[in-house]
Amino acid sequence: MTKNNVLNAWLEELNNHLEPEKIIFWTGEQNQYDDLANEMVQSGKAIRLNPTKRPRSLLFRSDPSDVARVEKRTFISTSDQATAGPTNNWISKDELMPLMWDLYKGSMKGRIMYVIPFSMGPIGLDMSRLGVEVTDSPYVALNMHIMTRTGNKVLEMIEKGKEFVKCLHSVGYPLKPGEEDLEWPCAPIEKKYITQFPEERMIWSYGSGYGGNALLGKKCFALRIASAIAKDEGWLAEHMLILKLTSPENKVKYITGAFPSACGKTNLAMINPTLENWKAETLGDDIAWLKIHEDGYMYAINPEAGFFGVTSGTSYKTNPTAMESIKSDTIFTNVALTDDGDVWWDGLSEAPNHLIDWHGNDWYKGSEIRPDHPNARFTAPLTNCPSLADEYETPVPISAILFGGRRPSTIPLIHQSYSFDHGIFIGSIMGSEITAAAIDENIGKVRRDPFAMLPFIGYNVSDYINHWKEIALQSTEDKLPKIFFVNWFRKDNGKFLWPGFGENSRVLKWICERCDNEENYLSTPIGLLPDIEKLDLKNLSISQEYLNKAFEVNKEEWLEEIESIRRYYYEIYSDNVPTVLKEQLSLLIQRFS
Ligand code: GTP
Ligand code: SPV
Ligand code: MN
Repeated sequence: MTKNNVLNAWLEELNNHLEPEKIIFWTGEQNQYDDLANEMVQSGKAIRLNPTKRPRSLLFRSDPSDVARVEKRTFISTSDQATAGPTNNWISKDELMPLMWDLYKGSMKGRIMYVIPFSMGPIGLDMSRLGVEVTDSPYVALNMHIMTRTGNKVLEMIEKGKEFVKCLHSVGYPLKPGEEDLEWPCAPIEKKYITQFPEERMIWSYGSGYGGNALLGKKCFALRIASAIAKDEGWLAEHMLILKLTSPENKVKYITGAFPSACGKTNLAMINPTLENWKAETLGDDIAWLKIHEDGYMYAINPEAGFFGVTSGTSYKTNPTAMESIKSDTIFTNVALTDDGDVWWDGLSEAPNHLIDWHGNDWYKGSEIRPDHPNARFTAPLTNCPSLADEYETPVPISAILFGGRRPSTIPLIHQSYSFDHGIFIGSIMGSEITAAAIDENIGKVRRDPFAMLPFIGYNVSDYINHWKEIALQSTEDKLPKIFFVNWFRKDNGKFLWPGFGENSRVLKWICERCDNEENYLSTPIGLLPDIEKLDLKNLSISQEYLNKAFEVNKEEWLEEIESIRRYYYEIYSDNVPTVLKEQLSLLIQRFS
């Protein structure tokens, strides 16, 4: 066993209770990955893609019931419900721990228990944190190998006494002797539990093998548990991309952006600027850990080592950098398979005549059903990314924070907050509008997703807002990042007003100028907007009408928005709206009157 007694005792307990057939330690060596990948292919659980088209890459197809995070089955479990707050599913840990422990009884029968020591953040960095994921899913082991820094080096640090987060995962499908395994074993929905125990700094996940439910370093640790740790220690764990921008004059700016799931983080993190001589480089596409250093500036690291990105809509036209990043050494989940052993998804290119869909069935062009799942994903190492910044393993000082969501109306393409506090307000009201695309009586209403963290705050949302305020008090306005609200998704008659993607560089340029305090803005009641005259729109084909609509601040719409915010605040906070939000809302109302 290992030289850490806490780890040994835990593994022994798990071995006795979960009853795996054997235990394998993840060493982090490439040949261990390659051997396991081969085993998966031989046992029919994965498909090896055509090596001339997509070297060293695999396709997995999940069970149709196990295709995304399940927020209904995700819990923050503590002794007191108040610590979880109004936005989290809560079950008392006195109730949930024994219940889940019963589920785990014998749950790894007939399976291998992988023990995966991992580091969130570069190994040895001050800001990094360690974990050990114990899992019976080889798919999880392969993905964790890409998404985190794994293996012996981390184990050595744990053996020297460094703290680690205990992460337990089982697909919840034990095998009887001689029983043949399923292609994607998992448990039915009502038996799935994705549970964070922030007081114990511990994660127990049962019944799902997919993404954020199962790769426990990601949402469970790097957001839910880390946000709880960060609150105690005075830093932030956020659902943010990290991007480096270099201007033609060689001025460098680092920015982060928080957008809800499937709202454009990976795309912005890999942006190909259409503006001449602007350079964009990638540091992270999903999670950032932020901390104010002694110099008063806020620094960020990406705790992850890979991309777990949405395939849908990804193409050489929309995101060539992502396409280059997934050329080899990539795991695909729930995409379609082409006749020549490559992958296909909606938005990649014109559909071929024949495919094998994500259920493993024949699919012919013209079919009504989609051959790929809308949440199909790629898993690729950061180091595959041609735009990866050299300094991706060191903390970088952040000049700007962007908040955004899908808002077909009301919110202009870009505006800047009047202050950091006003920025906290903007973070608190962000969200996406429920559109006619879904049958929902709430059409037109906004689903608020504060800081894009609604499913990921590991504690009470009021305390989270107050924590942002406390972070602000660690520094001064001149050194804190400037805060912006972007909306690439404003529409007119169902059509996007703004072309988005690489053209977003025009907005980024304005943001950089604002960080240097250039006088290129107009003051409005909601914040600072670009002076359209001074925006760089060279070679952009957009009508004046669309442009005006993209930037419009419509008083009627905003008065409705204010009412909606008020109702939302009351729903969430009742009579205890955090002071900073109360103040900022009344300032907004004043500016409109
Ligand atoms: P998660 O990985 O789920 O957290 O998602 P994400 O925030 O990284 O979103 P991603 O970049 O994968 O984009 C999701 C969808 O938004 C894709 O279908 C993109 O094509 C689309 N999208 C991204 N950027 C833009 C944009 O600037 N304009 C428009 N219209 N669509 C965009
Ligand atoms: C998200 O949903 O925000 C993701 C995918 O990044 S998952 O890792 O499954 O949470
Ligand atoms: Mn995400």
